[in-house]
Amino acid sequence: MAQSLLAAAGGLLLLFSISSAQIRGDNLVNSANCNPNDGFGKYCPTTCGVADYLLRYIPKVDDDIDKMLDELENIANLTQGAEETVIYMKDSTTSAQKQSPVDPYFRKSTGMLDDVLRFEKTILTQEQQIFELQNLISSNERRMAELKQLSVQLQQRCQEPCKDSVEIQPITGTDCQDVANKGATTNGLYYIKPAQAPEQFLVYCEIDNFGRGFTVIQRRRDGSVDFHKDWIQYKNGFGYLSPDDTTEFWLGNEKIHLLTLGTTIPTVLRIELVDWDGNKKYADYTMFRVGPEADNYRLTYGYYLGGDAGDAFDGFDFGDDPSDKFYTSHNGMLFSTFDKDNDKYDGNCAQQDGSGWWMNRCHAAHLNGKYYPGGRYTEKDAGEHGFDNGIIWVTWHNRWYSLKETTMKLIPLSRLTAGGGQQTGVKQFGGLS
Ligand SMILES: [Ca+2]
Repeated sequence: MAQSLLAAAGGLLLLFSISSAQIRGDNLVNSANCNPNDGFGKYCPTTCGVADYLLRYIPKVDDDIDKMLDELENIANLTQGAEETVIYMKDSTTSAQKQSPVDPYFRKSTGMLDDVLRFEKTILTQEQQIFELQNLISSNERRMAELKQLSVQLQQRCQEPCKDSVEIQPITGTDCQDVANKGATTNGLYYIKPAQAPEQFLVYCEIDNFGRGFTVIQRRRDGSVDFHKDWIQYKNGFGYLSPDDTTEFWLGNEKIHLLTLGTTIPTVLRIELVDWDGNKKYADYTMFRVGPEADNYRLTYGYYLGGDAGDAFDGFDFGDDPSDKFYTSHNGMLFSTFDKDNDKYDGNCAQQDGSGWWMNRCHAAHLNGKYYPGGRYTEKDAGEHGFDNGIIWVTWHNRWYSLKETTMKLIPLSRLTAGGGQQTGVKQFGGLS
């Protein structure tokens, strides 16, 4: 039907073309001026051309019109049929609605409709589930991509040779002098194992140009480490060792004991101090020893070897009482912490002064004291007890002046004078002997 309709449309177009030509042409009556060569389509159509065309094509046009009429009749018939069908369908629906639900076809169609609705519902639910699953897959894919990236980064890092963030020197020995004797020339962290030590431990070694190796046992620099610690912490050590000597620490009473135990060559304790004006002073004590824990890490030394900081370990006469010097000397004192009072005082020196130290009653030297930026402090600054609890070396600065930096380090006596550097000399014989 579509093809015949197109054909009919083509015929109509043809008719319109002709009618259009007619309007534009001259008077049809004036046919005498016809030029037989004045063909339609070649020039703008003249009356003659149109007449000629009509004469020539009328039979064909007639034929086309007949065909179109046939087509129109056909279409009209079809429309009629369609209308009838629509009416029939409407009637059927109405009658079906009117019919009782018992009608088997109605029931069947209703059942089918229900099924269709149910299926639709199921499809919608499943679509929702599919949508959710797709979201889950996308998020999982994203996470997998992230993990892949992470794994690539880790692989790259793993391809690089592992390096400890802290550089530890390879040479080992019984102490830092032994390490230096074996060729170590740089300051830094070394593992050492004194003769009696059950296992090696890490220390900071200060090795100078003369091949002297100092084993550092205490360092104060900036107050970054709190020295108010208990017995166990002082026993094991605390703070931080650093390869560039920038951190504060207490090496530990047990290690200090092992470093000074049973050596045939006397060990020198060198104390180096810096005040808040940048002045540096030192004090040396030879035959320095720290006893075992059973003896509460007792401090002993043979004598004050020298130094420009003075002999604060020997006690100090503060002018309060004639017994001041006696009760503030340190040689032979036991180590005390706030939780282990081994001092010569009715109260608890370590608790009052917030430190661990070889307390007497209480001290003239106090290098594990509280850190006071700027140095000068008062009874009020000292807190509830109000005692002198700063970093004190009273033969240099008075007890209300807290030092800026301290170092306590060990070296065999035989090596102390091996090079230049600070002058040492026996200025005073003191102590227990
Ligand atoms: Ca006491």
